[in-house]
Amino acid sequence: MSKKFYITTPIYYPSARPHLGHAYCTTMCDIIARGKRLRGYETFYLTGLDEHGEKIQKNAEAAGVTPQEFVDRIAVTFQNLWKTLDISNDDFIRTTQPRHEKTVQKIFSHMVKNDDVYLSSYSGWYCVHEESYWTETQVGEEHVCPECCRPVEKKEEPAYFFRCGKYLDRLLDIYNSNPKFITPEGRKAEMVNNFIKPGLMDLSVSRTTFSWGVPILEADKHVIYVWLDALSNYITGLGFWQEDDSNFQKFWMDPETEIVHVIGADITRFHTIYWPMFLESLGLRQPNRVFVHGLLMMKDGKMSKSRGNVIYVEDLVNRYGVDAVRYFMARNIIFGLDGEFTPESFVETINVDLANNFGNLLNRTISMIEKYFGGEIPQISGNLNDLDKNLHETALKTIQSYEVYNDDLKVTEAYGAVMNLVSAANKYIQDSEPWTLAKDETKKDLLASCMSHLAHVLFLAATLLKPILVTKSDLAFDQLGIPKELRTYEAAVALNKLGGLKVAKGEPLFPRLNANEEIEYLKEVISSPKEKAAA
Ligand code: ME8
Repeated sequence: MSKKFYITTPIYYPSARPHLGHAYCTTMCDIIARGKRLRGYETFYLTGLDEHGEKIQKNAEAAGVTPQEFVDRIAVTFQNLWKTLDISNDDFIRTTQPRHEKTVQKIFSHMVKNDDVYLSSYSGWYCVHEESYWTETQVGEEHVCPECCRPVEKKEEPAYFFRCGKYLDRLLDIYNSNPKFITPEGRKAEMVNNFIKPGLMDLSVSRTTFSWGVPILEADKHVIYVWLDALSNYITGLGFWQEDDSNFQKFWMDPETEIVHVIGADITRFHTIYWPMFLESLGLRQPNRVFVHGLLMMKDGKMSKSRGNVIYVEDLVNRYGVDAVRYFMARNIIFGLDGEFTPESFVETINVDLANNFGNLLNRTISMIEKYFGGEIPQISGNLNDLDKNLHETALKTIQSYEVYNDDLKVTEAYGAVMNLVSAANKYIQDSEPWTLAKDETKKDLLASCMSHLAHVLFLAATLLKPILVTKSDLAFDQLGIPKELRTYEAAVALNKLGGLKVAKGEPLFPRLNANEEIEYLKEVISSPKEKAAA
């Protein structure tokens, strides 16, 4: 039986056109999902939109359209963006879909029957933007939201509450029995110290002050609180309590399936405190991990429309191609930490890693195989010298680290290991001096071994990089003359399959950029985006 893997992004609010920050999380999950599929895991990748709530209702009113028209329009911009970035999600859940709404109503009814929720009334400081209530202490004297610093409003309304106390011990058990449940680890201490130790209050799970939400069947005028509605997407998207629940059985109920939620730090509390409790109430298993990624920042802080420092993915992809953009996200922002987009670092990454290192290795190797062997990759000969053996050893170690890092969601490190192998192969060319070996007929075997080693390392590197380089890896395979049926992980890690294949030189994979020109271009699109959104 194949190993199974389920990965999710947060479902985003379709309140405005998505920017590079939203694209970051979706792209990282895509790279992880593609990496697992490459290695033979049966994988389900879910993303989508969180379409209810007061913020959406207010934005729609301001735009003079119904909330449904409003979200329909923005949903198209998200879906187009995922196509632009070649995102391989298996489904796209929208919380206004009947499959989701009907199931969320059943979930709520179950909680009522199970005495996990009760009707009472709520008063507190409410932030419309974060869709969250805060206490007097949390909003401070300025009465601003501790998360987004916007002004909060005092509100009182009848509401259902979820009995958090009932599941608190179980939550602590989950934390203790699975040290990787919240990663990176520092995030767990934050949750315990900031929210659990001060005393966890019951969570209000319904609203009556606006209507754009899933109606509660048990009480008039109540809609389900947007977070209970939203979090449920992770199971409704798999068919939970629906007619066809085969994906739910396979990707949630099977204890062998590894389940990973990837989120930004801003929503850790909801995913690591309330979501596990909701799952306990439903009698369902827990995810294996909630992985908290960092923010993609600009030089002057968090990317935001009001600061005028937003960069849109379309402007980058149209000019540099999808692979370069995906590569920048994976390698320049350590997955799990905050990172910065600067025009300088973007251009440098493409030039140093992709053009000079990977692209150049391919170019040099194909040219030499053409020059010395009439374009045919020589068979590996038995005659290995120390340089060959070292490169082979490095390739084997790279495969090992790639698997370990990927399994531990260390995406930046996994692909760093591959780029180190590529650097080692470039150095191997310098040290082996194939141009000198070619001058001596008695060294023909060594020259053949050198070309064969380079071709195999390139095959391996292009294969391991494929989850990021969704278009260029195939171009590298084309140049190496690798037939489609051989483009598999198993063939690449075997490191001995290419003898006799015919290479064919093509265009450079990543032409070197003129740094000054491109930095100017990027500065300009940050202040005035070129690609206008459809919505
Ligand atoms: O919170 N850098 O939706 P949201 C990196 N609907 N990631 C960023 C980012 C940035 N600058 N800006 C946004 C919601 N993100 C809820 C979630 S889940 C059941 C409901 C990413 O549209 C990051 O992953 O505000 C963050 O957690 C998410 O977008 C928030 O998206």
